[in-house]
Amino acid sequence: MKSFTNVKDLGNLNDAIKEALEIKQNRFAYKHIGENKTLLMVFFNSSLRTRLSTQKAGMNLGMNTIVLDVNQGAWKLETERGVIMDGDKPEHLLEAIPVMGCYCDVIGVRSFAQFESKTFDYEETILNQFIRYSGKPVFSMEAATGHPLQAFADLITIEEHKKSERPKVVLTWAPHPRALPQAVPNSFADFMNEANVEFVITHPKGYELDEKFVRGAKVEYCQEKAFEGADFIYAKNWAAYQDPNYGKILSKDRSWTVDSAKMNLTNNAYFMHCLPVRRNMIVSDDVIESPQSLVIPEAANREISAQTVLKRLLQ
Ligand code: AN0
Ligand code: CP
Repeated sequence: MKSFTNVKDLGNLNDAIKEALEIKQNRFAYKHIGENKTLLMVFFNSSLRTRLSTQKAGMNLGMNTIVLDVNQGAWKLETERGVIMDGDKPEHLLEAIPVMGCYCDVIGVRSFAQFESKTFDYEETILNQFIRYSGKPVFSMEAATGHPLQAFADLITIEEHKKSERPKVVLTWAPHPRALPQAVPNSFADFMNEANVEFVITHPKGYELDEKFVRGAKVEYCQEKAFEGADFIYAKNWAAYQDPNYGKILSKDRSWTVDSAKMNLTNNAYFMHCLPVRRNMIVSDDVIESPQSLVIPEAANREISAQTVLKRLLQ
């Protein structure tokens, strides 16, 4: 594997899940393959889980890690080519990236959608520049349009908890006070469309995601109807994708918050969220604290998805 940005990079998904579950059973079995190798994690945005779980995954493989928080101590980086650099950014990404590549063997990049230009975001301009100019294997730690390490961890979690061969999995939009990227729902859809699940997406009108990720999955605009018979409820907020509202908040309707009344419509479903989550906006206290809540196992599986990907990038 040369880079990891979407589900296709994993090849056969059942094999990838099997490999991940094996790694989980014995996470130090490959502690020599990363010896004398350096993992560089570059963050343009904040993180708790990705930072800790990916570093831990690298350590399990014997790697050394360097973390760069671009906005805390590094030079401010210009990202667009052709700009006359007479503003507040002393360095261009086009020099910074090959320099970063000199000091490491694998690079993880976190760079959220900026919601200034849909083209800039959806062309994955920043991530693709790392892939093109670093000379090293690159993986997404949530880029503008995807968060594949999260979706892979979520799929592993579903595999571990499913009670039927082909469970019903519902991705539901939920309200949030600030505009959030579509990366998490995009990647979740990307993975669910390849997994052996009945996949349904529910959101208010206007929140339709990019068809590249939805790929004809069922969209049900009535949340209650979508929840009927569900085995897994995956909640997430995202800002609008469709023009002319790209990056805008169209609704903060708290009737979409996941609460126990809605969970009672399901087949005793598990509740999932990638975290960080705003309680009583996305999900009620009682649902996230219930025995059906998988938010902590999902976060724990981030170590496993990252280790599987790092192992493959090293091999
Ligand atoms: C980010 C998002 O929604 O994409 C990161 C989630 C893993 N969330 C926030 O910025 C709150
Ligand atoms: N789920 C996730 O990626 O969390 P962080 O933003 O804290 O890394």
